[in-house]
Amino acid sequence: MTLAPNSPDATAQLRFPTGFHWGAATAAYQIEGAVREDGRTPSIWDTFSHTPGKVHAGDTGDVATDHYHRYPEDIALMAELGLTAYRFSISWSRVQPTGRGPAVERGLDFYRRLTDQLLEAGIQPFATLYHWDLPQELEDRGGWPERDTAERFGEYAALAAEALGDRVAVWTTLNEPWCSAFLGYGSGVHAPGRTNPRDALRAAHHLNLGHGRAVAALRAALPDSAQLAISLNLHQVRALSAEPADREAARRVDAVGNRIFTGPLLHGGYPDDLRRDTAHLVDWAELVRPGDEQAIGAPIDVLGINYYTPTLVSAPQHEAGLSPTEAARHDAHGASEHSPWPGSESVLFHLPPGGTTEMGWAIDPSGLYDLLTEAGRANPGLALMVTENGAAFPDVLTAEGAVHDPERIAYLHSHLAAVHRAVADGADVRGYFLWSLLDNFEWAHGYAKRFGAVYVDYATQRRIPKSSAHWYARTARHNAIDAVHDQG
Ligand code: IFM
Repeated sequence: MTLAPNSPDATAQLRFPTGFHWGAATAAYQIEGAVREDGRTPSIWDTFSHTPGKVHAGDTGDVATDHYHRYPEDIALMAELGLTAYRFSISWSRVQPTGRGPAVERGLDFYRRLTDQLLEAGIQPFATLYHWDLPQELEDRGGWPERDTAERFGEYAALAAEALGDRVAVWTTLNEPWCSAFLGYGSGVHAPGRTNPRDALRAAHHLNLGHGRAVAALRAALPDSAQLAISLNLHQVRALSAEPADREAARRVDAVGNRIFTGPLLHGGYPDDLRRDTAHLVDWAELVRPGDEQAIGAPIDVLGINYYTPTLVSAPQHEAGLSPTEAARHDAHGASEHSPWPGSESVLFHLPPGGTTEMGWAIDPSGLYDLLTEAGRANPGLALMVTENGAAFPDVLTAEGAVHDPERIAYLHSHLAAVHRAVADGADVRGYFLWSLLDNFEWAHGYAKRFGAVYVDYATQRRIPKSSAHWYARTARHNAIDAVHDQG
């Protein structure tokens, strides 16, 4: 490759701050399998995936990547990759099968063994309490639209903290509550598959409240040591033009996509414009009780940001866009006749220009730079981490038993360069977690989409590090990437 004049030196390195966490992330239902072992009961994802027509090819997480049994091998892989941190989630229904009452020790023992072995391998355990797998029994009692679920979540957080508090470096309460609320109860493409905008908004509030209850429980159990976080899939919302109507569309999507969480979590309460946009759907005065916003706003230590692609929107008059239900129909999360954007039903969604991943998501690292620098400016003093970033591509296992994935390496390189630029411009980013360690159960897509740095041959459960895994291992070891990515 020839360097243009003034372009960065091909041999130069972009170095990350000392102590930067190089991690990979996974989630319990996507990798563990062993769904009926050691007292675990069904979660909403067991029910949903076993419902005909909900998941591609009828795939389920029954076996997944069998991580429940193969975790020692997976930790050895993490060590080979030079990871300094591993972000996993705890299955609520393994720990507290009915969503209430005492913990099941056999369920907790799995996470004790996992975290002990991670620590022995020099890898810091980052535990997420909720990555979408609500115990089915709690859904049967009303699920996240019911306030009691938030109280139950606080109780579960206390049990987890008591059992694992001496081993976990950072606790994340919720992963991507937007997906839980709006894909789970709005468009219905995720479990539990309900399609009611009022339920979706109520779920969002009770997820926020559950976070607040969990923060209180973790601080009470671990007063001196708890490092607490939440991971949000913040939408980098962009208006198609600077026209006021397009900017108004972006404001609406930003309100129900981002500020419905960041408002009460970080800025004192729900924004007035969100309440106005959705007043016809939910009674906010009845939903949000005195003291709720204070509980949700209890200080945290880290804001986790999950980023894949920006969100480009316009007012309805643009012909080329897709309405929220059309967008949902085309959305890579799965097909639905129902909008996951309450209060923004008239907004049109557009595919941003440029290449896409196999999910149909536009590749645009500037969205990550913008999110990190904006989050840094809006929340001075709060550490940031990229708790998920990565891409699905159609990987092929060659006859020689290798997987070459140059597109994934290019994706990771460009997004890490964006993180580096954000750090240079003042964002306090402390770590990066690749999504995902392993190919796994990609929700409504089943096993059809592969996000892993490590390929999984599902027939044999053999793990094969892709070329991106080797590239990421070098990156983690050097704490740096090349300034220029040589695609060759
Ligand atoms: O696989 C998911 C993960 O569970 C949550 N964030 C997005 C990933 C890719 O879709």
